[in-house]
Amino acid sequence: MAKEALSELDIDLDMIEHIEHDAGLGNGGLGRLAACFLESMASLGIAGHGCGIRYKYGLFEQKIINGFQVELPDNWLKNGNVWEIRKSDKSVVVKFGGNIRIQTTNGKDEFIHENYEPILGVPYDMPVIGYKNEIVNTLRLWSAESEKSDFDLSSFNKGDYQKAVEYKNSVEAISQILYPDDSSYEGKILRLKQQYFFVSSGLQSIVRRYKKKNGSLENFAEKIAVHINDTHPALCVPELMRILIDEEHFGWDEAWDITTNTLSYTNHTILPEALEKWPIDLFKSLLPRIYMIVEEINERFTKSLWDKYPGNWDLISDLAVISNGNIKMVNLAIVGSKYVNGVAKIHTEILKNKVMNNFYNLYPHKFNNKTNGVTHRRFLLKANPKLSNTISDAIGTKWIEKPTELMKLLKFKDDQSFREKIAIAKRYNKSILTKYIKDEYNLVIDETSIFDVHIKRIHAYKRQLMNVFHIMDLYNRLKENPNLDITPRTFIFAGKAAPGYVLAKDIIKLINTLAFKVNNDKLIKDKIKIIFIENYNVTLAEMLIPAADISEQISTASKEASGTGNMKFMMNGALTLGTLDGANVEIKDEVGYENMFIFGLKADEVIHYYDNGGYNAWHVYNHDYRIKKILNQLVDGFFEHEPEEFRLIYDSLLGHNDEFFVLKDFSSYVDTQSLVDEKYRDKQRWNKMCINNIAHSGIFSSDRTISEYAKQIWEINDKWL
Ligand code: OAK
Repeated sequence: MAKEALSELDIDLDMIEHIEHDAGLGNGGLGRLAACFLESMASLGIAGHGCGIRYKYGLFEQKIINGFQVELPDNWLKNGNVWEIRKSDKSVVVKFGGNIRIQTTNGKDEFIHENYEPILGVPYDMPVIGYKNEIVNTLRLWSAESEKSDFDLSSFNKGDYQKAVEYKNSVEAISQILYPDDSSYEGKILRLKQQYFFVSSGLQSIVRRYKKKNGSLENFAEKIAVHINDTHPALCVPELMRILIDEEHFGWDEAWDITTNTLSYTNHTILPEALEKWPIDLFKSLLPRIYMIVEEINERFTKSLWDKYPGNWDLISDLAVISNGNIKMVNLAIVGSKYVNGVAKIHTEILKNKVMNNFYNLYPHKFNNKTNGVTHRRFLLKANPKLSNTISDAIGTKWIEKPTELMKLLKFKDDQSFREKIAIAKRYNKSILTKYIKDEYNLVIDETSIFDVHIKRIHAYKRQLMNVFHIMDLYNRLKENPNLDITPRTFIFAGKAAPGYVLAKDIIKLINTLAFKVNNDKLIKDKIKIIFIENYNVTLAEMLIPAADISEQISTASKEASGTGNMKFMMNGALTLGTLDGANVEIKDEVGYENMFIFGLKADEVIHYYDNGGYNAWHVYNHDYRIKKILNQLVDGFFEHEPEEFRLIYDSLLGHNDEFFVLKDFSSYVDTQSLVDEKYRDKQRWNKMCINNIAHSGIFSSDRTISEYAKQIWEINDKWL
């Protein structure tokens, strides 16, 4: 309808869509998952709303200059944002700093927060629209503003105008910029301010609305569920306690009962560098009242531990919320939550049996798994209209609302004409990408080659390096024998590196340096091409994923909590080349080994090496001539200029014993890549594998994930029906 109306005005809706900026308000998988969940909640008719920060600058824009990543600010609000509505009347005050005065009246302590700095949280609401169901939920993003207006600032402080402006800037800094580190954490005070700011704003607005609707907080925990999406909002635990005790005058026990029946927590990574802990001193001076509450939570909790495990200091200190001068946010989230979950089967098992084993023994009933999902309405229906139409022509359109209907495609897996239609859709999507690469990078790629796609944040554990080493090996083989019979391949990379993550930035530079060398080498007769597409974001993902033949999901087993790109590729008919890590395991359970390419160490083997040693990277270097050659090429001038440019990469593998087992898994990866090459030659069989993948992908819709959260965690049946 909108399309028709606009066309009467000679305006092309698709063009407008392209002008619109992505809202880059997250770093990677964690944030994108939340966006998929919001879409599914609206489409399933669940009253679920999002809460976050209205960053003025989202995730940086990535430019590649001379092969290097350069970061530019993402000024996404520059031309306004038509989807947001500012709701000044719903603003809240968030208190930082100051001191707490305890006043005892009639034997009851009251906690009076004095001399604090008040920050105004102003909500901007964005609609989250359900699929053809007339349901609109809300993503509420909070912006930090000074309580004083611009006018007040300048007139009140005439003598000190500059100070007034500085003050205003320091307040607004809270919602100025998204920290660009994915899965790694730095204890910056501004980050703690951001966390408390959006937690406090969000909870205040939830409680206020509940009271307005219901007159009191009766049945709050039965009607409201608040989800802690990784530990970034773990301050929900003490903040809800603060609101209930200080503002609503509940006693501790009652407040604790409400809190621990309202909150649940999802863990999204086991990487130790991502686990947040805040130094007591910093925390206490920024959030004095919240610190008092955390201290009391910790005291009561450790007392109960002492009763259960008398004398077991090590265990108690591991479980304690505060230890060694730090507040451990994972511990706070687990203690204050009704349920705790991981995001894929293997991830949850690792949480239960290793990372959170002591908590699991204490609270086995709290732990459960919720395997991630993605919205198939964005990543299949919208991103891949060609394939979607082919699917709907075969099985109707029910799959859009009930994605397990995709199973009906299995009927057609041996149907020659359907296989051909699937192949036509893929070819079409590949031709769009081919044109994009020609237009943007002036690189000609072979549309009929295997499109081998590796797109995600650049991180050592995601092993973009192993992919690069395979290409270097292939190139070395082609140089030795230019007539080597290989299926032509286009290796496509995209992804951002955290600005401070030097190794990841070196990997980007290596990919681009190799691309330059290989793409310009006439001797290899265009059999391989490499392209790094800059500024990976959702818009690009929507073009790249439908065009992929191979989905690279090659993290070191045990390290990728789930992955969600793997699911997006699968539903678009790409075949997974991956380790048994994260949700790759469940993909394997769905389609079987015969419809994907699995290789490498298993999670338990990796963990065994970490725990017991026994891996020696030098050994692989000395015994695999391919590895020796590749690693030497990193530092011997093979890439002509700057022979020392890739020394850090070399050292990470040999000097630091290859933490992510790149060299260890190399051989099995190369063998599996050869299998891919061979299997791709039999087009009929390949297309059948694609159909199998698409048909089995329904379970990876976030509709399934959200239904599970709704029933088993938020207990929505009891609460809403
Ligand atoms: C980022 C920062 C801190 C903690 C976790 C993350 C994160 O992005 N984790 C990712 O979450 C995704 C959604 O659950 C998973 O699919 C990814 O495997 C995981 O790395």
